[in-house]
Amino acid sequence: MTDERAKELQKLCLGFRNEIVDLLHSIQTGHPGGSLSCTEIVTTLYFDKMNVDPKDPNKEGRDHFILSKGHAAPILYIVLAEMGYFPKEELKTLRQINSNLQGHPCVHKTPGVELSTGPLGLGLGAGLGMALSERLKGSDSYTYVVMGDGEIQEGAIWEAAMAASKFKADHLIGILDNNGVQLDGTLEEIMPMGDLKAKWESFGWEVIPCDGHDVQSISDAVDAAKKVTGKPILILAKTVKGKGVSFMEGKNTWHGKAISDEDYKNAKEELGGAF
Ligand SMILES: Cc1ncc(C[n+]2csc(CCOP(=O)(O)OP(=O)(O)O)c2C)c(N)n1
Ligand SMILES: [Mg+2]
Repeated sequence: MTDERAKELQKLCLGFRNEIVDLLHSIQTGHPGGSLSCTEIVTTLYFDKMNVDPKDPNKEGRDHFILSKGHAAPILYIVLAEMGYFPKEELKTLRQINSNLQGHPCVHKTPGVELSTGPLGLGLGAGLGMALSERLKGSDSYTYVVMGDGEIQEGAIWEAAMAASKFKADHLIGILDNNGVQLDGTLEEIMPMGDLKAKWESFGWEVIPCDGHDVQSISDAVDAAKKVTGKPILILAKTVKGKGVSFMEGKNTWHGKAISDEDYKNAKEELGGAF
């Protein structure tokens, strides 16, 4: 990625942070912390890395994206709308009954969503299935699965990790949003995960660390991941939950909480106002 493109995408991410805060304040519900945490990850994948076509969302041979930490739906919807999968106007309907934009991604409702998620722990196994299916078809497509670090306390993640290694799924790229915080506390308080790099490596994965708020670092990590053969890849992205809004940063209390008018005003001042 050129420096110029990286600057453009970082700016886009700032705009998306503003939109997350605007949207969640307007509907008085939703998950700010986890959405702000993976803003650069989702943006870099869609705008710089993935072979997808918003005009033909089911195109054969496309790359696949799974937001396994489905509660971060707001950033996924904002990115999909910006890409042109559906009109940006629709974002206002987030979390309303009968809306195409449910609180968690729904494959039957939202163009561009590849898997319904929300119950944590399911995305990696489904992503492995997609990656293997593409391999059987002779396609070179990649499947990307974004997971939360609290989410990977689910046993199903490690079953999928073992299977991916056994099947040498080198077109499966997991991205761990490693913010150190889950719903009800820090990982250290609730369920320490130890040395994540060593853990994934011991399951047969190649691990590539990166700065999860730096689009260049994420882009380089994906390029490096695509060079790996014979095993699945985990991009270990260091992030901050609630990134960009100081009073939300690193706070589990902002996992899923309505944004008050006062907090909204302060958040917008920090984010640089309207976009
Ligand atoms: C199986 C399951 N258990 C519990 C929940 C409730 N829940 C939603 S998000 C969350 C915490 C997730 O933390 P993490 O994966 O670290 O997400 P992030 O910090 O990126 O927001 C929990 C416990 C759920 N959605 N699914
Ligand atoms: Mg977390």
